[in-house]
This record gives sequence, structure tokens and C-alpha cells, in this order.
Amino acid sequence: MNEIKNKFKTSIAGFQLHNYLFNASGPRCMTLEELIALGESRSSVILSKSCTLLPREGNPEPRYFDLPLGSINSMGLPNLGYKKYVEFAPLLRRYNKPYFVSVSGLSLADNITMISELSEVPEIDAFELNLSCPNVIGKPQIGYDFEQTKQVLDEVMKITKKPFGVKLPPYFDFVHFEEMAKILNKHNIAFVTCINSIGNGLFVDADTEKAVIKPKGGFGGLGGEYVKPTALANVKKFYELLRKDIAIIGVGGIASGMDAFEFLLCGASAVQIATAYQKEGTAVFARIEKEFIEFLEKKEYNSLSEAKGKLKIYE
Ligand code: YRO
Repeated sequence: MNEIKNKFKTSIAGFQLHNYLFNASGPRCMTLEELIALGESRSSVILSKSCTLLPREGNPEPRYFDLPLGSINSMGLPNLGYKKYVEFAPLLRRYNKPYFVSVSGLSLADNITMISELSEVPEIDAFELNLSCPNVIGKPQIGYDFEQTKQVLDEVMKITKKPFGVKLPPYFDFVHFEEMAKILNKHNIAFVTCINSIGNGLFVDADTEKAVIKPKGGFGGLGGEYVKPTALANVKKFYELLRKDIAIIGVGGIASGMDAFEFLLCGASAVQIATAYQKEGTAVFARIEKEFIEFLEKKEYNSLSEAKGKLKIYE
């Protein structure tokens, strides 16, 4: 990829990015058409929907609902199966930006199979391993089970030379941040993406007296403005606790240039857009990029590093 000349460029996993924002794995990144639209947009990376070994239809609809301050979803991992994301890789090269594949196997064995094969594909640049997946029935999702996280990372490290990152669920307890950071620091990971949706919220429509989504009795992951303070806290904490060579990618409630700037202050090297991308489509990237650059210029910053991690706190 060409050298990028832009005072607000950034880099993740050794790849220079032409700007600080790209799509989150989630909305509008499942089909080839959607991935091409990301290629044509101002998203600085093309990131796929989390894939599984076999294609999945996902949960019955309604499974996503726009809320006044964000979104709720219980999509159930609809995706075309990992082989399609291999097939798409050469077709996405022409956009001259990195192509990352999100992997979310339903078991450790599935993750190993997918990552070994994806590692052989030259046009796939990195992985984002989604730790919000259940691995063993009856146990919490991997990211909330530190033993399982350790085991998965130990195994994945052995089978890929490509850079990989992990997508984390939100944490709410300082001991959990410390335990997770200790594990991550012992592994050769290139980036950490904070946060996945806040799990198992319930949105009630008082008029209809009904939950707004169908799967799981109405329970689903929250995104958007509801989750921004939690996302900022997770970015800030991991920025403090992780090795400096692990980049932090912020996600959760970014809908303006000012939101993106807040994540920069907390230590993010880049941010991803999920709910706002679902609501606005690919035009969201150019809009937020413009707002972000205008905001930085108004504050007379000349590079992202001048503000990165520089959040002030009371003495
Ligand atoms: O339902 C989803 O596909 C979904 N939604 C999210 O907000 N985050 C996710 O990581 C996923 C996929 C993983 C899982 C929640 C279905 C286990």
C-alpha cells in the first residue's frame, strides 16, 4: 500500500491508515456489495462481519432496532461463512486499504480451522478475533471467562503469522480490566478493539407493551450513545494497562467528530463506527472525518499523537 501523506494519518498492526475511522464488524459488512461500498467510502479499513465456519442466516426478525439514543440487536451472527471472506479478498485489493476479517468461531476448533486457512490468503491483512462468542455452552462468552481467553489466545498465536487483534466486551470492574490486560500483555497481539455492544439490554415500548426485538425474549446488545461512557472507560483503562505496542481501537457511540476526539484523548489509535453507520450508511465516514479534522484544526493540533492519551483528570 502507498505511503500516506496526511497529518492526521494513523497506523494499526503496521498498516498506515489514511484516516482515523473505519467500520465496526457488525452492520453493513457481510456481503460483497457492502464490502465494496466500504472500499469506495472514506472508511480507512474494510472490516468484515464476524464469520463462522458455515454460513448462518442469523436470528428471526425483528433483530435490530434503532433507538432514540442508539440501537439494540440480537442478530445471531448472520454471515456468509469464512470461505466467502477468503473469496472476496482479491476483489477488495483495488481499494488500496487494508482488509481485516473478523472471526467468531462457535468453538476453539472452528477458530483454529478458520484462522489457519485465512492466514494463507495474501490479500487478508489481519484478523479481529471476536471474544464475545460463546465457546462452551453453559459458560460465559469467552471474553468474560479469563481461563478460556488465555487458552484461545495461546492456540491462535501458534497458527498465524498475520497480525491479529481481539474485540473485547465491555468490562465494569477494575479487577477484570487488570486480569484481562495481564493475559493480553503476554500474547503477541497487535490491537485491542473496545467495546462490543453492552450485552443483554431490554428496550420496552410502553405503547405496544412489547419488547422491540424478537430473539432472546427481547434481550440484545446495546450500541450508540447509551454506551459511549462505558466505551471511553474501557479504552482509557486498557490504554493505561496494555503494552505500548498494542494499539487500542475505540468503538461505542461515535456519531460525530467530537466523539471521535474524546476517544483519542482516552488513547485510541483509531475508532470504528457501528450504530451511526447502520443509521446513515457509508456517507457517515466522510462526515465524521470532516468534523474530526475541523475539530483538531480548530484546536491547532498538527498530529493525532499530540492529543492521544492526553485526557486531563482532576489532581
Ligand atoms: O448478534 C450478533 O451477530 C452480534 N451482535 C453484537 O452486537 N455483537 C456481536 O459480537 C455479535 C456476534 C456474536 C454473538 C453475540 C452472536 C455471539
